[in-house]
Amino acid sequence: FLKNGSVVGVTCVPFSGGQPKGGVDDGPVEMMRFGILDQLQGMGYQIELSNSMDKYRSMRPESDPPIGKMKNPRYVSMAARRVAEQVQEHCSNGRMAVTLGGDHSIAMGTLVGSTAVYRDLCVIWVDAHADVNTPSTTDSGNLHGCPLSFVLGLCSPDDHPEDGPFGWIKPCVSKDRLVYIGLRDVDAGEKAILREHGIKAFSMHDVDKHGIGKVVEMALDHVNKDRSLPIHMSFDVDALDPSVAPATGTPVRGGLTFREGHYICEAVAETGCLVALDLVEVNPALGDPDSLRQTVAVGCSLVRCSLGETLL
Ligand code: NNH
Ligand code: MN
Ligand code: MN
Ligand code: MN
Repeated sequence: FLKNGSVVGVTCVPFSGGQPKGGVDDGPVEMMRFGILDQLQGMGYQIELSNSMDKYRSMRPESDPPIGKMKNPRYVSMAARRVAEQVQEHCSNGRMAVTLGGDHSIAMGTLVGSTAVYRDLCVIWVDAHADVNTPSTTDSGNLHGCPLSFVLGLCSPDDHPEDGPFGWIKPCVSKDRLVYIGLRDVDAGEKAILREHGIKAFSMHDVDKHGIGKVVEMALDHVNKDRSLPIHMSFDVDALDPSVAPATGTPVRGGLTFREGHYICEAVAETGCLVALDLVEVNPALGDPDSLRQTVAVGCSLVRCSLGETLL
């Protein structure tokens, strides 16, 4: 899997504007402190680190009133736009783009960036949630629950006007190149969207029914039959069971086990097709020091496995 000396382009996104809980902006710095870069270097990768740590905090506009139900729309848009540039830069230089969040709204940016280079890529979204609310269907107004509706082009023109803050996001992910694993808390409006557009999703029910091996095989068959297309995996740590990853903003019981989460990463690594990886929603401010350490450790471990650590 590992081409010796291959370059990993790491983008740290200390950003929490897509949801209300502070602390998720410290996810990247904690993963760095835990040694993720040394660990990847130890695996034989070269690291190219985007200079981004301080930029995101200072980006918050002075005034950012809601637009409809959307909270912090301008701030989310500016951050995601910067992420898009950094990820695109990594991808266009042939680096594997690894983005450490931050909340999941930043995936609007990672996907715009990766698809600008790999137009035919497929997306594996590992999450307890579907993150496909539109600005109309969202109940919370939190944009971390909405990134996919923007990149899939599912927003109405009223929700997503050309001259609005998200006007720069054009549809870039096709509905049949997206697959979910791990869902168990999907809003009614999101269920309607998944059904209407025939978007493939493997929920925890499917994981119980078929086992993770079969689910990942079916997921890959759906989006990448010949295992020849580039893959962007967006991994929300809340896909894991809260007993495995407690320090996250919206934990939901009944999630992936430690091994199931890692199995997904290993199976994706095994395809040799991974070009972009997001690891998001690690929130070091939530829970005791033990939960924090455990969650940061598992986040780093998922990243390493996605880059082939455990393959023989
Ligand atoms: N569906 C809810 C919303 O849109 C929750 C989203 N929360 C997440 N998504 N953590 O991954 O607000
Ligand atoms: Mn998410
Ligand atoms: Mn989630
Ligand atoms: Mn919900």
